[in-house]
Amino acid sequence: MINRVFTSNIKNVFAAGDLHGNYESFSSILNIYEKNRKDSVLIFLGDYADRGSNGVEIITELSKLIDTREDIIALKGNHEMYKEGRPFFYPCNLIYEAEEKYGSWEVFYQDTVLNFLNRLHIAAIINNVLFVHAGISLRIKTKDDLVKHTNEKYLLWSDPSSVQGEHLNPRGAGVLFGEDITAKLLSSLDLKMIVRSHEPEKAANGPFTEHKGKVLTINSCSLYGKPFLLKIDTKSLKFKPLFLKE
Ligand SMILES: [Mn+2]
Repeated sequence: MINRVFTSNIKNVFAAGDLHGNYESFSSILNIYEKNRKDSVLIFLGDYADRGSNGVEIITELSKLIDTREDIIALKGNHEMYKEGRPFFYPCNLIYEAEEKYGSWEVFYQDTVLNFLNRLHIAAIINNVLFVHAGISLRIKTKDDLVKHTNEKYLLWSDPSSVQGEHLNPRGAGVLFGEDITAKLLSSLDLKMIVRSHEPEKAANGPFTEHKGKVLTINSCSLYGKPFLLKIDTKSLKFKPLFLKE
């Protein structure tokens, strides 16, 4: 299986951050998007299950949407890292949730999760913006580097830091990357901004910018504060949060 990067020239993008089993947010995001979807794309940034109680429903419904709609895409998060049904992250509540609702993790994995995982993109490049679940690293220098399996862990686990350069990430996976690394990669890809999630707590009250406005963190899960859907013009870089109903 090869990692894929979604590309488009559509200007208006709606981006949703970590959901972590929060069905109310998922449903509210779809409602808002359906009302505003003309000439737009909706991108989910990953981490669909675990923590909240409706990962099964979100994955089942989102899987159907990305199978049937060209304007809705889903990126892979670190909570979508499985090999033969075994998770490479913690906690994985989805297994217990599926046992409870389906009677079997193996059946749910084979029937639904596997197809969902195969349909995910590793990143999206739309006009001036790179969309990715977590972050970047020094090892990623070109568009081809984005799809290399050896680089997946950086895209799915890394966090931006106020310290220049690249350092160990206390998560034990991915790296901490400084503004110099952000600037270098954006310039080599001819892009202007990175939109990511992975640290929704940073965006508890709205979009959180760092690295001189070049990295934007978003939150769409009520567990981490006021959830919102980000509306962004990927050409002018103008953005605004559309806060979800409580
Ligand atoms: Mn994450």
